[in-house]
Amino acid sequence: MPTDNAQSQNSSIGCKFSLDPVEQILADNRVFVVIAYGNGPYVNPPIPRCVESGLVCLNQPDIKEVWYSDRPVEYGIEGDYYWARTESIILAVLQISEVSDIEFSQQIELQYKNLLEFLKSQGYPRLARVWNTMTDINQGAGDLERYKQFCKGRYQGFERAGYETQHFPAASALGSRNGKVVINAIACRTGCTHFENPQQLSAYCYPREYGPQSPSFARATFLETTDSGIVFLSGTASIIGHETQNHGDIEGQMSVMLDNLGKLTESITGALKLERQLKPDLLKVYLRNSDDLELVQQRIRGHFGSQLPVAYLHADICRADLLVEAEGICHL
Ligand code: 3EB
Repeated sequence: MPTDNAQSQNSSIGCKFSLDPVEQILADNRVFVVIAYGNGPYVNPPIPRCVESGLVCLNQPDIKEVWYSDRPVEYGIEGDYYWARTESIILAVLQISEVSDIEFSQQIELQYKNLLEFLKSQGYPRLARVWNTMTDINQGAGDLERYKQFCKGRYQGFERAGYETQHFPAASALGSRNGKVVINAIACRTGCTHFENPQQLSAYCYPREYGPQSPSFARATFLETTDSGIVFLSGTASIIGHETQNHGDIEGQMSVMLDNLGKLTESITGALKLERQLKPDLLKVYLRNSDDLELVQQRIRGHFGSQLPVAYLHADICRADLLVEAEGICHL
């Protein structure tokens, strides 16, 4: 809805799945970016505004994730970043190959610090949503596990950039198999609102047993826009308090994960005083074992109905004892 003070409001951002060819999707100048699953020939040669997620989609191999606005986006490449932006929102993609002679946590620290400085210099200092994928996420013992090293580097990158805990964004961290570290971020000029799950300990308060530095993310983030807003639900799994529930039991993990999504959306509904219970309009479900697809699909359909668009992606999950995790987008 146009208003006279449109300049002071955020343009919109939304997400949908599409089976159309990449070129056709990108013919629309309001598309920030297309994220292609699988190992398509998408980036060689590079197509501006198209990136590979590094994850394989189990239910619809050719599906693409499309991020769009209600107005034309500008886009470009600067250093290691692909970026696309409107006047109020930026989406940045960073794809890097690791180097062997620098500790993983130090590489992540530098990447996070640089990313935050890049976003700030562009005029978009506040993160709304971050997706992280890396290879061999569960490799390494104890504190040396790569996910724990990632958490250490991410935290130190936030700290060095002067970014405060209260502004930690919604996030996901998954294990991919394309040999790269990919960090995709959505950031805004004026700020967004972050939420926690009443039955989970905030991840940034996890105790020492989970690694030298607790994970830096919020359970959900609300970004207000001209067409009212979007809620990003972080990767949500079978964790109560800080403890994994139902080790090795996919059915049990599904129950706790669905309950966590319900508790989270219920508390956001209350906090934002929404008239209707917040529900995801799109889900991405990550499965450690592709054999669990049928069971997980049945539980998701049973819970949310068969109309909800869902991509089931094959990925390692950051805690080695988690079998499944889901993240959502809610358009208000
Ligand atoms: C958890 O709740 C499960 O490190 O960015 C979910 C979402 C998880 C994001 C992250 C980790 C992250 O702790 C794992």
